[in-house]
Amino acid sequence: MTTYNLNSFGILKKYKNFLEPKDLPLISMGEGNTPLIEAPQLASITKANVYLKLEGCNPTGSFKDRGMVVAISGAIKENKGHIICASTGNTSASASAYGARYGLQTIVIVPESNIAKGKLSQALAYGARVFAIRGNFDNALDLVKEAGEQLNVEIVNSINPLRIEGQKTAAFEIIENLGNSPDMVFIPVGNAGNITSYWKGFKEYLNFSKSTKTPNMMGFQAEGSSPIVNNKIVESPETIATAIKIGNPASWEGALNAKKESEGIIDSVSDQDIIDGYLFLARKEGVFCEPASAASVAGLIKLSKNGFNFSGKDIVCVITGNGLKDPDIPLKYSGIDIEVINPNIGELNKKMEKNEFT
Ligand code: AN7
Repeated sequence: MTTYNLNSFGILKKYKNFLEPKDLPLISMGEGNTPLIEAPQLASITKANVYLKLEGCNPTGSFKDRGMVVAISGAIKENKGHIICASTGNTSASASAYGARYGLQTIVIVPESNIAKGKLSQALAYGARVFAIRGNFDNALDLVKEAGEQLNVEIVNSINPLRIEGQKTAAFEIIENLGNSPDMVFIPVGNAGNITSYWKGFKEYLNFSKSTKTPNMMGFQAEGSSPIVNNKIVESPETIATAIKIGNPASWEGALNAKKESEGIIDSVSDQDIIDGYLFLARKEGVFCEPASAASVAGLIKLSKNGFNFSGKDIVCVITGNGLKDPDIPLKYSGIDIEVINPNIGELNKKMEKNEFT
């Protein structure tokens, strides 16, 4: 038999000894091993060493694939035929992809409005059954919990502990890349599964890596959807960052625990901060992410403006999802008008004379 040198081993194989339970089928479509890149412009405004963890480079374009591959492996092991999730979009895209690949019927429950186009397109392309409910994400998750109790389906939301297991591997990779834990991790918070996972990962890897410390976990919600910051469920959450438009996070306790143990914070950023961070990332660092992902960077910029001293610190901002997920945002917020011209060099030259290109 020919042995090919495929580089799609995924997190289940790589971190086999660090994931519970240990006897899961080692499926993969190449999730994890995402780039950690320098962010020189953010470094220059904060005086810190800033790195971006590009989770949009996962197979379906978001960090969800790390947890999903483990949850799906669990569903295969348990001989489940159906998986179900509530989603603001990325979880449904990821579940649908793995469901398709491993022959599980995927049922997706999304809020009727506000699912970004890219994410919905993915669920449709992968062939999921999509139900749009008259309600928001929190209502969708309540329905999924009921379905989990009454129907023979496996829930693949982050209330499934295997999701949290898988997502902690991003912390392992950061430690491997930097040779130690960073001083701080900035991360967007919606359902708070990811901040819970990262914190678990940083703690667990202390004993198995060169890591000598754990970072402060710096979580950021969107101002109009900030139940954890305000210690109160938000009945009608609002934000341009639809991925984190969540009023009653499933891992609320996990986020509070991460904040407390890591001596971090859970704060919020306005939609304007999010758009500013989003455009800064795209235009200064060349990184195109979705609005929710920019909440991490918006949080860093906000604290820096407020006089927080980051000098000399190693800081990682988690960029959770790819910009192509939500293609309507640049069309609305880029501030650029597309100019229609004739295919004529004279006309092009004339246009160029008028702006900074010349
Ligand atoms: C790009 O897909 O909740 O705090 O249903 O898609 O772990 O919820 C997505 C969440 C951040 C927040 N960035 O992570 C879903 C969903 C992006 C996201 C979050 C989400 P959690």
